[in-house]
Amino acid sequence: MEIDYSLYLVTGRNLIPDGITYEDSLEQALKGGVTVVQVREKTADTGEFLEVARATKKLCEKYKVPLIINDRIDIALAVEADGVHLGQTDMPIKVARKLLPANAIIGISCNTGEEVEKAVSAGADYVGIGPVCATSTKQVTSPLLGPRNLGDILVALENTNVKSVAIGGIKSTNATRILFGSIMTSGKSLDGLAVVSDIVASPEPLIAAKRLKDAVSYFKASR
Ligand code: 3NM
Repeated sequence: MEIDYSLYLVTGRNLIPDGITYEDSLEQALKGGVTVVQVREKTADTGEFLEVARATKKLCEKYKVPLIINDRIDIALAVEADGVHLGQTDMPIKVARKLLPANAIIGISCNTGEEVEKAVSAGADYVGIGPVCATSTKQVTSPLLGPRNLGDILVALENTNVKSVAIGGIKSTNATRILFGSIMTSGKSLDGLAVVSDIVASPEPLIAAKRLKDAVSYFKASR
């Protein structure tokens, strides 16, 4: 499956403003142009995670957008998701590949060029590189990269088919700087931006998603 990584939404149910349901928030984001959805649930129990994953799958099918599950291969299999997103300390990619259907998408979070090189040799389909900017959505201990270091890391993807999204503190106000800034140092471009709070915490997720999508589309059109 050829995936458009332009605007990769990572869910964050705890950040949704009062009065907006999870489904509403997600549907607005999809209408605004989100191209991939990752369900990320760090505190939910298995039953709740499964419920959220099922609800997400319904909307992803409606908008023909791939569904990725964070970390939990069992949940990805149960809801027939398109793939999983792994952290550096989760199940190794090669093991996940054996457990999942042959065409499953596997992505992994990376913070350094070495981690990206390892992900490439382990057979990742995409890497999420971050944190690019400061974020309060996730407790991150790795150094903030900024566009310049991000660009240096992207060099590890040259001559590969592995796709990339940047993550961490990405907003419509800094999206253009991150997209164009990273290409300056490496000549290799990002395939998209991964975002939680700028979309999910917005009272108007459709508009928030559209602003980000427009930034990525402008970047891709001008390359
Ligand atoms: N992963 P926001 S940063 C889920 O650096 C996640 O790997 C990160 O949230 C990484 O868009 C992050 O609200 C949180 O800053 C991103």
